Amino acid sequence: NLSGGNDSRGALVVLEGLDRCGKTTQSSSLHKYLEGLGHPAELWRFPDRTTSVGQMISSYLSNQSQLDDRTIHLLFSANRWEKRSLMESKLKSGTTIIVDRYSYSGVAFSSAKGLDFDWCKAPENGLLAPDVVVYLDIPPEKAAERGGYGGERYEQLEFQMKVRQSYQALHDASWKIIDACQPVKDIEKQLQEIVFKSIETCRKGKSLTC
Ligand code: T5A
Ligand code: NA
Repeated sequence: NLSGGNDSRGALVVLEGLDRCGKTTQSSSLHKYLEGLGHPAELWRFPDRTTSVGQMISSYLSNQSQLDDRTIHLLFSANRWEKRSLMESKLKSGTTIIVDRYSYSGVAFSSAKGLDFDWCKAPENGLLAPDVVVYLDIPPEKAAERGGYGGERYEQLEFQMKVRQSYQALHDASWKIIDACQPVKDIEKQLQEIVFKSIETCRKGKSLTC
């Protein structure tokens, strides 16, 4: 039973993966699943294109503006920092937050351009630590076959291959890896199980960390 009502905190659930791996599809069905259980949940995504920082990022991604690699990296990070306090208060009030991309995207994509790994990680220090990171694993060639591919700056096969390598260098044993080439329904089931357990752990008193 994950319905609201006690004073435990919500879980911070992060979905990661290459462009077109299915994060948006899965995060929205996960959100519906949690709502169906009566568990308070919100769906967030980074970049959050609604803020003024987010609009600069969006313009860069759609090739309407040019920015130095380090500048755009710091804007992606700033876009997470500007939501940090809201994130913390929501989690503390018992709401689970499903986040479509987080710090790992920041590090994986920028380091794939050749920027130093530790330099990329530094501005993420102090953001809230996820309770679970789910990586939707897809070969870059398969992702490229999916609808709408190629519209934004990073949606290039060669670049996505480098991003995949960066994710491999970044992940640790705590990450949950799901084969993103499976049918949507199968992925949904596996994701639900992982997130259910994570929410239960938070409700048993696991503390929020940075
Ligand atoms: N970025 C992001 C950084 O460089 N630094 C950062 O700090 C951050 C946060 C924008 C870009 O910014 C970069 C990474 C990105 O390049 P974004 O807006 O999240 O990030 O862009 P995408 O990851 O490309 O998001 P998309 O919405 O385009 O892809 P999704 O969400 O992974 O995939 P989804 O669910 O939209 O599905 C894509 C297609 O595949 C189909 C869907 O119907 C859709 O057509 N599909 C499946 N087909 C077959 N089998 C399945 N299981 C399927 N699941 C979905
Ligand atoms: Na995209």
